[in-house]
This record gives sequence, C-alpha cells and structure tokens, in this order.
Amino acid sequence: MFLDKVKITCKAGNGGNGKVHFRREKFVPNGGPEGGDGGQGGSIIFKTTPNMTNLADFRFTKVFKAGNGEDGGNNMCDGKSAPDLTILVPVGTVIKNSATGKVIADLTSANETFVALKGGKGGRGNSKFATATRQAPRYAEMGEQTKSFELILELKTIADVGLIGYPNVGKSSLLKAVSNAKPKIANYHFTTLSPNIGVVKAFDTNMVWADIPGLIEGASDGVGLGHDFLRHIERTRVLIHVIDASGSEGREPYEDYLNINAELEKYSDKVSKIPQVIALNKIDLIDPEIRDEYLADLKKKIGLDKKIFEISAAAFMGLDDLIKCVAQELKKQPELVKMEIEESNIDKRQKKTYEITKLDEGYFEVSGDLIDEIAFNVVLNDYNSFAYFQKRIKDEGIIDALLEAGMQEGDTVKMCQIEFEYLV
Ligand SMILES: Nc1nc2c(ncn2[C@@H]2O[C@H](COP(=O)(O)OP(=O)(O)OP(=O)(O)O)[C@@H](O)[C@H]2O)c(=O)[nH]1
Ligand SMILES: [Mg+2]
Repeated sequence: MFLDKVKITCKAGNGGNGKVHFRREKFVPNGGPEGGDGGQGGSIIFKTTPNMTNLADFRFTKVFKAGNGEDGGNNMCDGKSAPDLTILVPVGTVIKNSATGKVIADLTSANETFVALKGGKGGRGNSKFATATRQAPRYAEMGEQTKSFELILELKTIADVGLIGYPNVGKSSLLKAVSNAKPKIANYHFTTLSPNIGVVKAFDTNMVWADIPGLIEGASDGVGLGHDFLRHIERTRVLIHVIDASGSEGREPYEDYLNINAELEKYSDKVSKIPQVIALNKIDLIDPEIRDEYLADLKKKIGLDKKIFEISAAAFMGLDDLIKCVAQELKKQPELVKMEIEESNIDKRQKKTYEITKLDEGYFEVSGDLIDEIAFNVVLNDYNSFAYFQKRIKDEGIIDALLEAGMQEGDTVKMCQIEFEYLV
C-alpha cells in the first residue's frame, strides 16, 4: 500500500500545574512554601528517516498526543516533564496546516527535525512566589494548556531526475538497467503503480532517479492513474522523457511526445519547464534496414536542438551516453530549493479570553479560560492569595470591563467557585 497524502491530528502535552504546599515539621509551626513547579508537556516533533519511502505507516494511526507534564509536588519536588513525541516521516515530506492549507515545513534531507507543536509550560509552584515580604504565598500557577491541530502530510519524493512517458514504454526497464532499483517490469500498462527510486552512478557523482506510473492523454482529467504521481517529480531538476520509438503499440512516437508534454503543461507550469532529455527507447525493435532513416526523421520532428538519445533499455544500448548527458544537465541546474514556508509557528498560543454575563440585577458572572487560569488555586481566606487574584483581574482589565457592563458598588461577581462583592 503506497500512501503519499494523509491528514493527522496532533496535540502537544499540557504543562503540569504548580503546587501550593508548606513545609510541615514537628516543632516548626510555620513552615515555608515548598510547592514544586509543574513539568513541561511533551512536544510534537517530526523527523525524517531514509528508511521510509511513503506514508503508509499513517494509514491506521492518525492521532498523535504527547504526554502531559506532571503536577508539582510537595517538598520542592518539581513534576516530571513528559517526553517529546517524535513522528518519523520519509524524506520529502511537506507538512501543511489543515485549517489554512499553508505549508509549515518542508523536510528535504535525512534526519531533519521540526518541532511542530511545543509542549505546554509547567506552572510555577508557590515556592517561586515567596518574597521577603510575602513569605507564605497560597497560590501557584496553572500549567499551560495546549490545543490539538490537524496537519496534512504530503510526500513529494526527493529525486534529481524523473522518468516520464506513456505506460509500457520502458521507464522501469531503463531504471532497472542503470540503477540499483528492482522495479517490476511487465508487458502491460500500469505495471508501475507507485514511484520507484534508484541511485545511478555517473563519473564521481550519484544521481537519484524516480520512475513514476505512466501518463496518458487526459491524465489531468483523471484518466488512467491521473496525474497525481507527478507530485513526485515536481522537485526533480531534469526529466527523462521516455518514448517507445518502435511504435510497438501502434501509436505514433512523435504524437506521444506532444501528448505527454501537453499533460505536463496542464499539470503545472513548473513541471513543464523542467529541462528534458529525450530517450527514444526500444530501438532494437525497429527494422535495421530503415532504422537510421526513421530515427533521423523522428528526431527532426522533435527538434534537432533537443537532447535526444537512441536507446534500448532491454538490450542495454546507448545507456552510457544517456546517463552522461543527464549528469551534465543536472550539473547545470541549481540545487533543490526548499518550498517557501507560508505559515510559521501555527502553535501561537491564543490569547486567553473571558466573557461577562449579567445573571441578575447586581449579579455578574465572568467565565472563560482566562478566568479558569486566574481562579486556579486561589485561597479566599488568605490575604496574599486574594491580593494576587485581585491584582490579576485588575491587570487583565476585567474590573474595567465589568464597570462598563454596568457593575456598581455592592454588586456581586461570580468567577468559577469564587463570589465576591465589589467594593471601591
Ligand atoms: N524490445 C524491447 N522491449 C523493451 C524495451 N524496454 C522495455 N521493454 C519491454 O516493454 C515492456 C514494458 O516495460 P516497462 O519497463 O515495464 O515499462 P514502463 O514504462 O515502466 O510501463 P508502466 O510501468 O506500465 O508505465 C516490458 O515487457 C519490457 O520488457 C526495449 O528497449 N526493447
Ligand atoms: Mg513501470
């Protein structure tokens, strides 16, 4: 099963909550604050591995959640941070934010890592809030809460050279003849159902060639296997356009050449502009008596300014010259450039919010994730704790917003489990 596009759901871990705790020892009446910090939540990290060739591993596993950080403990014990969750992907994986469709990462080399979602920060324990004048803080911070995101993984194979052409023209045979790849070869259309990759040696360099399923006229409208697999040659820098020069299936080779180029144009401007080297294959099947004249004529039609080679993948004819030319063409092309990252840091922690509801005359409720955070761990009968609470709601502009909503002195305000009277 070959899979080159999947949607997955990822969530980094929440941060653990800070702890409120005081030392209790025999004969020590007022022990100091020693609540520990919450641990950090695990992050979601992607890492490329050369051992994967497609995204089939994601067929059944589509939800990835990193662990939450542990809450802080007593005796200055900090909560354990959760380990990061590393998701292995093949080289050439492009990661998009499903909500916006924008590219957030393009992983083009082996063992490349990308932190997609950062784990939530742990909250500070009450020991961190102690100062000379505030020796017994009865509050701690809540750990940072993370959200889940849908991500699209799309594989765009990384190869230097792409083999294109009609089905059965001998693309896989050519790859097999010149590389370490062992693609399936057979005398019927669409033998190749997913891309094959092979390493081809030329002089002192190695090139990676990719053979994709055959194209036919109308591929851009979904005929045959469609043009979906062209995604895998989008980033190649040279194409080998393989043509059955013998016309063994009754088609006219020159027509084949034009039709395939028309399909490339329909697919994308970028792909249609990749430089081509043309391989006139199966020349062993052409009657030797007319061969030279026939091929000269075909070449003239295609254009004598083009790089054209007469080969036979099955009989190993003309392959060295073809490889040499492809290697030279490749040298002229610029190195692969990464895709533009359209959206960085999708994980921007959204500002926490709140909402004011008038429950009754002189009775208001304030709710929302900001309130949950502020009200976390408040101890109402503790002077410091309540002072901290008051300061936070004032600093966040909640008092002003309540006044704007009509709150007057003596009115009651409810926030989570807390209710207080507004006094000036
Ligand atoms: N006589 C001859 N037969 C060839 C040559 N190249 C390939 N063939 C035969 O053509 C048939 C198709 O070859 P493949 O390499 O599978 O063709 P393909 O282009 O990869 O085909 P798809 O994967 O179906 O698109 C096989 O039977 C090959 O043996 C050649 O140079 N000469
Ligand atoms: Mg094939």
